[in-house]
Amino acid sequence: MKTALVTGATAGIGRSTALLLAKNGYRIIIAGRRNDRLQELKKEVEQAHKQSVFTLNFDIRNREDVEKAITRLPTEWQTIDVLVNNAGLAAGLKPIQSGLVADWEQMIDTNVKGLLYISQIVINKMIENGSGHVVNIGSTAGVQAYENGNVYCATKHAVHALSQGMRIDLLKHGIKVTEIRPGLAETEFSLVRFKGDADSAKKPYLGLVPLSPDDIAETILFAVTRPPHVNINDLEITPTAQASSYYVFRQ
Ligand code: NDP
Ligand code: 8X3
Repeated sequence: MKTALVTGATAGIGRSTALLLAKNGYRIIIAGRRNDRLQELKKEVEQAHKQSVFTLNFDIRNREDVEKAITRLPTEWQTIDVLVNNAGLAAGLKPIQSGLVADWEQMIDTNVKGLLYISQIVINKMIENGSGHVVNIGSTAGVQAYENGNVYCATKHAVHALSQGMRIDLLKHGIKVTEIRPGLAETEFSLVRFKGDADSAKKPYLGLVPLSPDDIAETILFAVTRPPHVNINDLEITPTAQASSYYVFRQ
């Protein structure tokens, strides 16, 4: 039985992915800061899918905590076959000249540095085991910057570059690397970006049918269930009404 570690499993894409992987026979390790949600999800998965779940409660920006959590996993959870690097956020939507430094740091520390911290530790385990698959959640914002998106877009551009770099460096180790780049998906993403302002959070999804977190989870499941000789490198998925970061058709 394979084991998948999903970061940011307390909401949105990560939660859907954890549920779908469990439904499809994976043992799951779920990570996030909100422990109450991790415990609820653990209960839900154990009841619905009779699947083992291990919870890791840490802030991915804290390298020491990440390292402790992974290195102290019980022996039976030490072999991680799939790492879904999903934890991330946008904080604010402001022109570069008026962005808040605290927002910039939170995005860079979470989306780039946090992803690096956990990846290095888990990848070293995968190299020891001789196999593994890293799935990085990038974004359409990782190939096209948009107005006021500056630093968030920069972090997702970094995820795009890191995915390519990981793929190259891990070739000789037989470890798969996939980047999934979603467009507009309705999760808690916008509520977090607009710091709890529900009206502003609804705006990006008005007049179109956005992606659901399940749409992305299904894409992740597809990528991780390809045969050993097949690697999905880079997959962009948007609502039908969205062609790119700039072209969105709203009714
Ligand atoms: P949600 O806000 O619904 O979920 C974000 C998850 O990230 C939560 O589980 C949250 O857990 C976790 N997270 C955030 N900060 C930290 C932290 N410091 N330490 C640990 N975990 C953290 O958003 P989405 O599901 O939409 O976002 C998931 C990923 O998808 C992100 O990387 C986002 O950039 C990307 N994405 C989203 C798109 C969208 O339109 N929704 C489109 C393209 C990409 P907790 O708060 O409990 O720690
Ligand atoms: C999330 C998609 O367009 O809101 O990465 O930045 S977008």
